[in-house]
Amino acid sequence: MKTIRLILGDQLNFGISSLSDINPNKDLILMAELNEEATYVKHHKKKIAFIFSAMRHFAEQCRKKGWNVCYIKYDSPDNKSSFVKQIQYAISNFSCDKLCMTEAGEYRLRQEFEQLNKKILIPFEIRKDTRFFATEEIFREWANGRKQLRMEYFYRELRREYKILMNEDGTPVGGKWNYDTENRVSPDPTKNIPNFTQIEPDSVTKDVIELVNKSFSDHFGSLETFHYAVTREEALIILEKFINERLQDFGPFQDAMLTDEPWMYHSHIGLYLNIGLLNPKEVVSLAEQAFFEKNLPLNSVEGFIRQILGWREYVRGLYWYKMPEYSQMNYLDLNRTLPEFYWSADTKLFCLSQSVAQTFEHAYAHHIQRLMVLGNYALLTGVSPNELNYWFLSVYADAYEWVELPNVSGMVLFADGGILASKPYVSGGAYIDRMSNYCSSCQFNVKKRTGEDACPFNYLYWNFLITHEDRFKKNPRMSMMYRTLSKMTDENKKQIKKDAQIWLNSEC
Ligand code: FAD
Ligand code: DLZ
Repeated sequence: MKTIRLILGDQLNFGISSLSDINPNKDLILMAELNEEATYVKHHKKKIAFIFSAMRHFAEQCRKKGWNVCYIKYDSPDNKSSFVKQIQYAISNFSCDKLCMTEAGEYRLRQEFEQLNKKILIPFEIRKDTRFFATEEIFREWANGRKQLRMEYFYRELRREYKILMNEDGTPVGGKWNYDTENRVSPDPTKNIPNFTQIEPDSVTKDVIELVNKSFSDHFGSLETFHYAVTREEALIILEKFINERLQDFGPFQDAMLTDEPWMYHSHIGLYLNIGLLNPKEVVSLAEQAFFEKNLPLNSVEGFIRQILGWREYVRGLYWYKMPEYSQMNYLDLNRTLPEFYWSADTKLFCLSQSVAQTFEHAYAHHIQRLMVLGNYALLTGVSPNELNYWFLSVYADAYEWVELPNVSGMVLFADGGILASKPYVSGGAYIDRMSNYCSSCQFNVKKRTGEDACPFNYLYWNFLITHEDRFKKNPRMSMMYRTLSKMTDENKKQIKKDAQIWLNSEC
């Protein structure tokens, strides 16, 4: 039997289930650079270049193994633009008896492949994606019947099951499950941040950059520099350097932001994990090993492992548990359009212009920039879930709907009404000031609550609490905020609402 094995651009791993029983003499690997995938949202140029180059390198590695590969480049006359058409073309041009793939990571594509399965005349086997710690079924079993679906408890289950940072007696190493209280240290501008690990583009990547600049010139983002890994070997170098140089400081400075320092002590591996160049299990295992063998601080190692074993697994489980309804949720009825400066970085707010400019340059911003700067501002100004999801899905090199949507709709916009988060992640300027040095370069005064020169995050924050008082006043985690609000005079509140309205009318 000759089988076509379809490999998607985020399945670049030899352990992928669709390749487990490949017959090198007969089977054909099918990969294609597709317009539909590059434009279903208009992805950042760097993201497209990253994926196309990684796909070309993976195809070459398959060929080196002696496997038959049909690789359709973007400008090939055989390119049919979408998966469905490309598969139909392959079936009619290469005599084959079966189609096999690993399930797609996004709902939209799973639907398309299921529809196709009903139409095509050869057997079509869609296999489970085994690259995660938890299957979708495990999440469903854990979630069913629970009143609350908090990440922390799912994470603890996985820690127990996989015996990660656990003592023999079933207690967590160090005695606590979570060391977050130690992980909110303000940035230290005098401390040396290790250099970002740059991989020089080879001729394959250079060709792709030229192609992307030509074919996707109207997409957001810069391709003037390109230093991402595009093979597993290169991604492993980045991972190793993170473990050796940055992991020790990951915990305390996890939330910290500094002007012109996009990389801080983060790992920059999300994009590799999400396309299969790195495997989450190996990453967690190496981090745990570094704790035991190199004596790295537990708050840093646990904090890092929690991002991958906890958040990453949890959001994927939640996505498949709640789709397709999750993408339609809008608990706070937010309906404003996204401000233009999310595309241009042209804003007087320094924290936002820094975060957008870095996103434009690198297709990267770290978690707190995404959550507490870009996300927080969008929530405080009432940007609709559809608008914000489009932006986050298109601008980051690591963005796929299964991980982007729960973060944006759940964590940032509280659009799911509190399934993911127990309260909205909102803050005024004081939080950004504490965790960054941005405010000292900003024209607004972060210490002022109202007035023309007051930091807009301040009056927008209080305005948010006033606007949604009925919804959140009784939330125990917000009682302190509402106690402070209740001490304000009517005059103060009137001024807050007025300043917020002026800002929303003029700047949003
Ligand atoms: P590090 O900070 O070094 O963390 C290590 C790894 O942990 C990441 O690579 C990632 O795999 C995982 N991780 C950390 N936080 C999360 C999280 N909240 N959800 C899932 N995984 C997490 N992550 C994506 O992979 N794709 C996205 O499209 C995406 N969109 C986001 C949108 C918003 C609004 C927010 C607040 C977060 C989003 N995240 C997303 C999560 C997180 O911001 C990124 O994973 C992280 O910034 C990637 O950089 P890093 O590799 O340096 O991560
Ligand atoms: C993101 C992406 C892009 C930009 N281009 C391609 C492509 O040309 N060919 C391909 O096979 N995959 C691509 N991808 C990744 C897919 O969009 C991804 O497989 C789905 O979003 C499912 O997660």
